[in-house]
Amino acid sequence: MRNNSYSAYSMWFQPKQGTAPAWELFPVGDDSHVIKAAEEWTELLGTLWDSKPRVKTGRLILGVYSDVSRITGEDLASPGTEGYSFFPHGDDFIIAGGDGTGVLYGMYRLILMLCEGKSITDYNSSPAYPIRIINHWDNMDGSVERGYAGRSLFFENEDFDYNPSRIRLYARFLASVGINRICINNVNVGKCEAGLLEGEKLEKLVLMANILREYAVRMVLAVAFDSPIIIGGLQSADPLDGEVRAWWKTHVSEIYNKIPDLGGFLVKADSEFRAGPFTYGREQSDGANMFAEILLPYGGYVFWRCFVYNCRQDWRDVTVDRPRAAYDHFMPLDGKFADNVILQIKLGPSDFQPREPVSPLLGAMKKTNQALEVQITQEYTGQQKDLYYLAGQWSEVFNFDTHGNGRIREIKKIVAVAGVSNLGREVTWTGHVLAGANFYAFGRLSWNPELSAQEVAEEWVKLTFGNNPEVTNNVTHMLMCSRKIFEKYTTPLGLGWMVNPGHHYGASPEGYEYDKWGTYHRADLQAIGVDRTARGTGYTKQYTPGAAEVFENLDTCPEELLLYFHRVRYDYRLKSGKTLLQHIYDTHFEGVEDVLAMIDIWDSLKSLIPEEAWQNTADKLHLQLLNSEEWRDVINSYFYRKTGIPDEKGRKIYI
Ligand code: GCV
Repeated sequence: MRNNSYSAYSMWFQPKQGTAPAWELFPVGDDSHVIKAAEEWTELLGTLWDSKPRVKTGRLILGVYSDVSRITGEDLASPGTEGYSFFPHGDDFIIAGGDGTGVLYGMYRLILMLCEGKSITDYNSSPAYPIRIINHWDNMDGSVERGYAGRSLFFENEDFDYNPSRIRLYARFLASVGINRICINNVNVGKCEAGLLEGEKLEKLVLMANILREYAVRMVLAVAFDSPIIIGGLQSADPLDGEVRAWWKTHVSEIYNKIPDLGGFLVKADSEFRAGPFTYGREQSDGANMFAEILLPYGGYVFWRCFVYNCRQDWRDVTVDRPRAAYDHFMPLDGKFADNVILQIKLGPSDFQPREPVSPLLGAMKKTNQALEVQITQEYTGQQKDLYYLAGQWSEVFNFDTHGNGRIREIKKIVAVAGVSNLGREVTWTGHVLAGANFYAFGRLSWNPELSAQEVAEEWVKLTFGNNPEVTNNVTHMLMCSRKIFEKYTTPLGLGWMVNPGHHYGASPEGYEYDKWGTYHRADLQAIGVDRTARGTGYTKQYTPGAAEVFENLDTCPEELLLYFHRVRYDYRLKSGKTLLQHIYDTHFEGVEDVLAMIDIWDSLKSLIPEEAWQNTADKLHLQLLNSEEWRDVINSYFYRKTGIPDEKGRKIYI
């Protein structure tokens, strides 16, 4: 008997009931990814389904569309690079890819649809973005910056923790949801990681890249801007210095010699104590273009992060407003970046807060390639102790109407989506079993941003817990409500940052208030929030006029973002008729009630979910309850002590 319980390393490839599909496998052509697709089909069928088919029904023909056309005698249209179509053909079933990678993706989609219990008819798909990349913030000592799922999948003790079978399992997850790039090391590149460009470390990188390539995943390397100093012994890292350029050229040539399909470099420069072009009085474009020029002959890209801001601000200075920084630095440079530069822009102007507006820089630059960066790891959104399904936030970004440049998902200059990984070496991969939904959703939405958060949640729940409507409905409901619930008991109305400094878990209303990070709410006895309108810091003016108008105006500003854009009095009446302060009290009491309700739902599913998975989530929900109670009491007391205004309903507030 195969073990049907919750098993390690299977975020969504879970054992299935019933009989395996009965086709006879028939790969055509010699493309390595077609061959891989056939191998994967065989292996997954063998591990996911217990019972073997009794009667053969026909062939499963896998191949690039031109090869498949030869077999069927019909001229198939190309599904495009990485795209695929599958359909029945007489007794046979065909998966035709635009290329070998498309065949691999089509095979995974077919198998996942079968696992979901979907009826299989004609289906075709191609990716919305050519680059769909995971960024690991993994350090070579084995730690993971903002990681909540254990040690690094790749590193330990300043070296590789080289585990080919783990990498294969991981690569399968990536490819099965269409992720085609991965950066395995942290954007904060230390001395040890800077050494990945050379010697023995580079040799081990090559081994990893070789495995990933089998699954059509290309490696990208995060490099330190000042590597020529750190490991090269040069005096400078000035991008216009001939010696510096020569140093990079030699290293790029060596690395491409060994990893010819390297996707390029990811660079965090002039950000949070990292060196960058500003260090040498140069422009961001000078730095990015230096890498671009050197990478160009190899087809490489430079992913240049726009998280450039002053992290040594004086809280007394109200003229500096951190959310303006990315746009102020990069917008004037539009047109100056080489074609193989991709500016990587965080989804919001702050830093992955539970709620923030879409970055005005996204799509604003008409002449520059851009990547949307999202955080799958839950730094500010519950750290994989609290439940927070992120797909709703991402979907909102993709569908944001820029009022001039179209919806974000329609902007052609956005060519990539990058997600900061939430994975680690814990048996569940994500620490919190339900956080697997976030990783899955990243893949699905970066392939097709038109999918809704709800349908992706349902897919994942069915894949993970089987096709029982009671489980599907309840767990999907929990995922879909999780964002609102988290927002209720944490910072109100888009304010953000009321977290404990450093580790960023738990409530601390003034933790960052008198600090240097530019993250202030400036609460006093009457009001709270920063006025970011044209009368205030002028941040709203970075949006296109239509969008700016919506945010500018108290009446039209989406209420969940009210305190992001406006300074508001506690007695201001919200659309509900409640005062701002009463809303804060109410939502904080409700948030805890909502967590209790989730616990009840989860308890009711105990007999329907494999024991270990059920227990994992039950334990996390109880941690979430403690966290929500702490937030409720800290935040309510904070506002009561500031204002002296009691809760209208007389509930317990600690004075
Ligand atoms: C990798 C935030 C996080 C840092 C992270 C940084 C970034 O500030 O707290 O841990 O560093 O963002 O995105 O570069």
